[in-house]
Amino acid sequence: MILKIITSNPGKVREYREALSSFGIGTEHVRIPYDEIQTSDLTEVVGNGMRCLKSAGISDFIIDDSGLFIDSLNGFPGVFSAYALKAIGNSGILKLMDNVNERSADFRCCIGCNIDGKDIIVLGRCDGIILKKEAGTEGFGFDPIFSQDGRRSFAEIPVTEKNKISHRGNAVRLLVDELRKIF
Ligand code: ITT
Repeated sequence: MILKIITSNPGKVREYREALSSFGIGTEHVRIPYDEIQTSDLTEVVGNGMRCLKSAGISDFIIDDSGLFIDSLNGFPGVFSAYALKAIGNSGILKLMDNVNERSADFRCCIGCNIDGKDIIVLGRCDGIILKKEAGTEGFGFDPIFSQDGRRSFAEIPVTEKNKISHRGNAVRLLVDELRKIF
């Protein structure tokens, strides 16, 4: 089985390639822009994106909408994660949390998969904290400021280890469970 990974984000591609290959699923990176509607629900963004791609005749693909939800910032940046990263970056997020002791946050990843004419949508989550300063050079996006174990950031662990605990890794495992019911 080969799935097209439709994303503009090479960091996601690396993680899907590693996670899916361990289940014997091949991947091909494809960049096709699709509409990402503004809503507070990651699954709605994914459902709408899947409809757009299917109506353009594209099949056998994965799309992914993800976000970092920080409790003390009322869930910000959440669905505005891509925008926040471009506008203020990790340093801007850390600045917003200067003197904030309550640092819990969670990463969420919604995967939409179309395969053999069927649609599957799954949501993976990873709870953790926002570190006080950036650490590490692995990964992408918010990885230098997020830690699942409270010690090492996601940017300080290799992709194989991140996939074992991350929102995306958890979503991939849910997806594989669903695929096994079909095939
Ligand atoms: P797409 O083309 O797949 O939409 P994107 O980078 O715009 O790529 P999202 O809107 O899903 O993706 O991501 C929101 C932001 O959250 C984006 O800036 C990502 O870099 C960041 N992000 C998503 N998953 C992440 C992860 O596992 N680690 C760190 N940052 C992540």
